[in-house]
Amino acid sequence: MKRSGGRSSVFWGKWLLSWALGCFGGVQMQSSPTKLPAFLKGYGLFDPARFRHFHHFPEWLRHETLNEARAMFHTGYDCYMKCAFPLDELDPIRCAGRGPDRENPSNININDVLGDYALTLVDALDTLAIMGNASEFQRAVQAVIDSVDFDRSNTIQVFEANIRVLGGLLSAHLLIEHDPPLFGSLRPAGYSGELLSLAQDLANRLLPAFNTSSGLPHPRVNLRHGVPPDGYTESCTAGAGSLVIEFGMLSRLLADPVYELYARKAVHALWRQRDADTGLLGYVLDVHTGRWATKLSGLGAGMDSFFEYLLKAYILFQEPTDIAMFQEIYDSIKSHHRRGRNQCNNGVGYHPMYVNVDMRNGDTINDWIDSLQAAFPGLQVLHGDIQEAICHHALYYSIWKRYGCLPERYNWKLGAPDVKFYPLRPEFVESTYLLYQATKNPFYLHVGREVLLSLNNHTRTNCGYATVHDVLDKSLEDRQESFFLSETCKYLILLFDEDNPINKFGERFIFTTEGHVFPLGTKYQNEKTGGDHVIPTALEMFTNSSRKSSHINSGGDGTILSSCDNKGFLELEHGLPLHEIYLAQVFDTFGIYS
Ligand code: DMJ
Repeated sequence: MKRSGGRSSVFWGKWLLSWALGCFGGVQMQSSPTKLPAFLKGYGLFDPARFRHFHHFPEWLRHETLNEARAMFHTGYDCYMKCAFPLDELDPIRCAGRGPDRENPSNININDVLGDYALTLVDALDTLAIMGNASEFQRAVQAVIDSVDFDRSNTIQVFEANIRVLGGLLSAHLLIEHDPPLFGSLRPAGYSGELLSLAQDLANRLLPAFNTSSGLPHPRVNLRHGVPPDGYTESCTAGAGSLVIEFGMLSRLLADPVYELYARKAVHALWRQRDADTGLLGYVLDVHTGRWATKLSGLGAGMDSFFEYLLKAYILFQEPTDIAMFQEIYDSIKSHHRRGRNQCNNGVGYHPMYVNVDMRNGDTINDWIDSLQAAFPGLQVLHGDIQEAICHHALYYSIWKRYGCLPERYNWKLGAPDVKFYPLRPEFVESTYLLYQATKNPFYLHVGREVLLSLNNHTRTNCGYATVHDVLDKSLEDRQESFFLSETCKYLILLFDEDNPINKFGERFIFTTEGHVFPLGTKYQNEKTGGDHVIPTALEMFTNSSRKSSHINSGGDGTILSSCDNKGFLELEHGLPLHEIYLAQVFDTFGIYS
């Protein structure tokens, strides 16, 4: 180790970085020091060679990683078809299938999601299409048509059935009907809209949930008998308010507004319950009274897709109230959830982090952030707040590197997981993919490769991929959730498949919260704003707003930055997505040195 006047370069490196980032006190912060998480104190050695490998990702490695990602999907899919279909999920350790837990009806961890409807296959259909495997897609669609019947006495969660099953059916139907065909001939012989009919049948069985005076849906319904008389009446915000993409698309395909009207009524009922001072929503509320059961406001589990669907509903349907609501709630989130230095890639202070707060006043309410919040940077990309997305993602990348996956909850005060399982969730790789599409920075290909390697190292079994029970000792649980094939594998494949039609024409598609691809187009848009009106596409939205948005152009203190600050972002295009000093800060916080 080199010495400098008796001090090691490590010492001076740490000192310099700490000084530069303002961690020795006396530095102006956006938030009061009492709100700052201790773990975000930056320190460490700044070594310019440290991140050099991120600057380039060779083409041969991109091809190799794409093949590995496709192989990952095939392992999980083939094993499901061999050992589990027509049951809902694959148990990848005992190589068997799993359906609802009939012995224990209160096992909502299983019964909310599994409904005897070949869940994994329905959820995986559009990934097969996107992979260009038209013949297997056709076979799979036929298998769904032949085997799925919703007339069963299973009590499932409305939200889960909507995003995984209704969304899966609609997406596959839309891809079959897409003109021109993008993935070869997807239409099975004699197909005449059976997937759409199944979707309608399922939606009709979900509608009884909306039979409340508030318009907020019950969280669960029995597919045959409607709302269980003894069922819970509390719902999370995401559960009640994230139905509009699937229900809206169904309404437009069937020319029957009823589904969309119910979904929108629920969104507006939630919207009315936001706090008058902060503009924030809570996490769980009673569907009859609209009263909040907890004052927690967060960006992860229980709330995430509510925000996501405001923005995506606007992109898909061009209804102005959706973007107005999203803009308003996004401003509240930036004002009340965000801690750390004012700008992601400039100035001094702690690495930015979005914490859970009390919806009434924005006070930090607990010490953890969760794994589902890792999707939020992807939403920030779609909104054009790319600098924020970069920093938000870098925080989750550091946690991923530390454990080789994401703990369900990470306690930033203790610097340790609070809830230790990782069920193969997609959120982090989803953001990685969207950031790569926005920046084309090879950094994100390295991130994706790390994700793929650690999934193969830690979660692969003889018959598929298993849930990590404990991120510390990497012990496994016998469950491969359906979103592993519909999202985690899909986003990994798309990340490395530059020439995929979804990437080439990315501005023509949107992903649902379950990763299902829905095409954009004037025929799905609000008549008032659709028709000949030229709409900004998803990609245009974020490129435009990276030029215009007050978010990307404003410091957290409300100061408008000069155009040079955006230029700074563009200059970084071929280096790291954020300055090395900031990446070093967040890595060092988690004890990561490469
Ligand atoms: C998926 O079903 C969806 O991504 C949903 O939005 C959140 N939960 C899982 C993945 O973690």
